Amino acid sequence: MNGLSLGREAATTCAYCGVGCGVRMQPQGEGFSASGDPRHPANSGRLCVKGSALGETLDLQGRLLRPEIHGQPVSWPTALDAVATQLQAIIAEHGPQAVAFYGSGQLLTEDYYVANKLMKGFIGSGNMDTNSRLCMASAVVSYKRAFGADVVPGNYQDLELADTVVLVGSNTAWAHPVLYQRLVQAKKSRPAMRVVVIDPRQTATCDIADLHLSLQPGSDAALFCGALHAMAERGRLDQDFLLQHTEGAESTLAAAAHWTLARTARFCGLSEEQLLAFYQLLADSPSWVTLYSMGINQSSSGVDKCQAIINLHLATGTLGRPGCGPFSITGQPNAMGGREVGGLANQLAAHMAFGAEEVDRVSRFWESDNVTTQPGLNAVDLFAAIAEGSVKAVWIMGTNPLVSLPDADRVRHGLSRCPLVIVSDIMRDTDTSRVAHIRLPALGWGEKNGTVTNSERCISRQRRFLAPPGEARADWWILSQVAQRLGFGKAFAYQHPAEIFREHAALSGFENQGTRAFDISGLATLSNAQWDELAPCQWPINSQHPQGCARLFSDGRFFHADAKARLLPIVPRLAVNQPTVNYPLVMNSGRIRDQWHTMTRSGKSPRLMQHISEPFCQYHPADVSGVVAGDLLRVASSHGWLLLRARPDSLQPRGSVFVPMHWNSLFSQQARVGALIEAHTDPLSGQPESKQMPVNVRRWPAAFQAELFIRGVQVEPPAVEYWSRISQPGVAHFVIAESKLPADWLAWLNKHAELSTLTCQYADLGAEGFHLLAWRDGELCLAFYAHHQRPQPDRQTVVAAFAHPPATAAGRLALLAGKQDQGKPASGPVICSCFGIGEGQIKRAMAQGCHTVLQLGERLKCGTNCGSCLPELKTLIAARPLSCVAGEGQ
Ligand SMILES: Nc1nc2c(c(=O)[nH]1)N[C@H]1C(S)=C(S)[C@@H](COP(=O)(O)OP(=O)(O)OC[C@H]3O[C@@H](n4cnc5c(=O)[nH]c(N)nc54)[C@H](O)[C@@H]3O)O[C@H]1N2
Ligand SMILES: Nc1nc2c(c(=O)[nH]1)N[C@H]1C(S)=C(S)[C@@H](COP(=O)(O)OP(=O)(O)OC[C@H]3O[C@@H](n4cnc5c(=O)[nH]c(N)nc54)[C@H](O)[C@@H]3O)O[C@H]1N2
Ligand code: SF4
Ligand SMILES: [Mo]
Repeated sequence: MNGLSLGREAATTCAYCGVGCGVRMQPQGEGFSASGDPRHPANSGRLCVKGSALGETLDLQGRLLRPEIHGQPVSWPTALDAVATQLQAIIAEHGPQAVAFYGSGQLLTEDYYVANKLMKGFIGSGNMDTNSRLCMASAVVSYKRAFGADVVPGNYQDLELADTVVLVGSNTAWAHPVLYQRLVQAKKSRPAMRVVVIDPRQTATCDIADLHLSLQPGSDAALFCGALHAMAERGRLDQDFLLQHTEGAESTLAAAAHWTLARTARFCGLSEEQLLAFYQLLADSPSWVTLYSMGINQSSSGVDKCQAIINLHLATGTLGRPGCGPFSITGQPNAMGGREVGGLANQLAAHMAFGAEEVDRVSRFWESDNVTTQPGLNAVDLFAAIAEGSVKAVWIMGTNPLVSLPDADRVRHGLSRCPLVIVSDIMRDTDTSRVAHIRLPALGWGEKNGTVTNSERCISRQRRFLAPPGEARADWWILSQVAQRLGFGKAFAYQHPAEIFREHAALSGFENQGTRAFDISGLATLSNAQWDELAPCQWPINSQHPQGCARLFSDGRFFHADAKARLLPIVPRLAVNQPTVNYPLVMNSGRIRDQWHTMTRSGKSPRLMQHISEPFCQYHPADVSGVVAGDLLRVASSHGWLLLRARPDSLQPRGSVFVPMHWNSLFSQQARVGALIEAHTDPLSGQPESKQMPVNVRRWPAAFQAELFIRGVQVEPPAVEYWSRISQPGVAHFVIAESKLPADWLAWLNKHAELSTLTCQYADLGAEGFHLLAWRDGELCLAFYAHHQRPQPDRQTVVAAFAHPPATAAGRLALLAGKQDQGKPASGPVICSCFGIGEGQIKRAMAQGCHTVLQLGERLKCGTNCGSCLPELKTLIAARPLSCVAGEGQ
């Protein structure tokens, strides 16, 4: 670690997912080690593998440490002046609608508040949107439509208390691992509890499922309409609740009545028996929670899908009491904080929109006569407006849209012609920063100070334990400095993030009187020291709930003017793009266990890269002919194509493939899945349909494949047709492939790496391939293994040889062969990332008599820390084909 430690322990909140676990960072040696905070209500001491690897990603490798204009380092005053004068010039000539901010659920609440206030309150444009548009915009709109407010009614405990937990479009085991572990524990201590997983794929989450419904992609709304009709038929509706506390029941039930058992089964591609099992389970459950995420939200009809779920809870009165409710789980650490400040372009601030009264109220509070009266452009429309030229300046903070937006090549093309692109990031080189005119170095996790809100409305502190590196500055500071230069000094004179938090809390309570759900006025008078010490607390926090509030709507009162919730009739719709003759397979995209988004942080950790180290396409073997594991695939849609590792899996549903969302231009040649996805959005939420895109899949004819290891980490990838980078300690490691065999291996290698000053030792295997080791003064500088099929050098051995070269000639020969010395068996791809236990070791332990997960844990320790690998261990034990599981084919 090169980050400058402040030398003390810190209680903070995890940088990653919306579970929002409390983390204790303890100084250890030169760095820090992470452990779960036993006092934090989200995790009570647990951590998942990403959380426990937080200490490994604090180094400054690749960080942006000085402001830059056109790639040249400049001072802060120069950079800030440039941002302000260039924004001002564009506003003067084209008006405030020609500029935009694009933020992120990974900004702290204080940063987010300042960005939103500057754009919507002072520049006077609604063009402040966020990556949450790609994530839970549909959930937000549906909560507002149904409840009159963007409120997650329940909390994590409800998952533990429920008779039944229905997980829809959510791979909780991999994406919200600690919450999943809580569920596993709850089910263990209360075996009568039932878990249903609704996902076309059989994911690791299915490990605890009593029922898995592998429905037709995109058909969820019909399933929930069918369930509503079934509950009506079974007399399971809560008529009193419907009558007293809701509107719209009649028309909603009439619409649902079309969804008979037979029709629903056909539409969803499920059997009637499966549906009956699901309906009966719900009918028999006095309480249930439906937890949903991207399989529901990322859809051109996501708002209606969320509403279909909410309708069912309202109609059955399973809401506002323990163990009940529709629970949209947030993805990013501060997605909820973004919703609170109004980070989406259709929100103004603090749960207020653009009604005349709301604009007036916010104007008075901010003391500005320039507050925008209109919503701005949402993410997809914003980048379309940039491409078409009407938006001429964009400031992107804490997100990497060139990777994460749909139609990502068009976004790149548009941004590369935009007159002013400003990027605030912690990393110097990202797909997005490559097209930036001005780069601003932000403080990262551990260096910055503020608050985040998790999925259950719990506000926690992120505390700093590292000194600011280089000239990096907090996002709120950067924004405030620009605001001052734009002439708004008085409103942005912040000296400390606690001042911003107090203002945000005060605005939430300003003329609220119970009309707005988000009210943290109880925190508006915290001193700086109290803010610093703030213990996790759930909003609302006000005079009515001074200690916070675990569960809303217990009184059946909602936030519409008549205090009633709304049921709405739903007409289920499938994805806009359906398979065609040319593009016969539906591509689904999402997360893997050990990577975070576009990998700027998690991609640094060799440990996290060992689970799955290359971008892949998972498919059913019967859907793609002439391909074997280890081949490369060309996956194409009408919008673009990718080169990915083939991952056949007989559990992948026929007719569909799965591609991870993480890989980008820094980690692979051609793997940005966003480039394949057409930007169809939900008409109400603007959220794009990232889960269903028709593609075709073909074998990519590699003449050879190779693994290339080069000493050093800042090594550019070779200019070859396929490469993918695997993070290793001190070594640049590339998996590569070309469609033409070189006539002369040495000449070919010389073109891609400087060999002339090195001592080379090689093995020409003729038609089989070519191996080479290059040495300088006894130090290994390069290792290369090429085969006509995928080579399989023992990666751990090769990487270790860069630090400790083999001492004997036999050892060097073994290394040249890509094998361990003395024939030690390879450990294989890592399954347990916490203890680095490979598939090979696990299989050997099984052969030696370990037949249960417990025995494996006792022998190897695997699965005994965060538990994220337990589903895979069980899969290995059951000797089923590995579903959605690692396995690099090594
Ligand atoms: N390891 C890891 N964890 C993360 C993140 C990460 O990058 N890495 N990111 C965080 C963020 S921001 C988010 S938003 C969350 C997302 O968390 P999740 O929503 O759990 O993650 P995804 O993998 O995107 O998608 C979930 C599931 O939706 C399924 N699905 C696809 N189409 C359909 C459909 O039509 N119907 C149904 N019912 N299911 C479908 C997919 O097969 C997939 O298994 O994860 C958070 N946690
Ligand atoms: N195909 C497909 N596309 C998807 C999805 C999918 O499932 N499928 N999921 C969507 C979802 S749910 C999400 S949330 C998005 C996520 O997509 P992005 O938001 O684009 O992904 P990240 O990699 O998290 O980008 C965060 C950036 O902020 C930088 N950063 C980190 N900390 C800080 C900080 O403190 N300050 C600043 N200024 N910068 C910082 C990081 O280095 C990184 O460049 O992707 C969406 N795109
Ligand atoms: S579950 Fe989420 S918040 Fe908790 S440690 Fe893992 S990544 Fe961090
Ligand atoms: Mo997300």
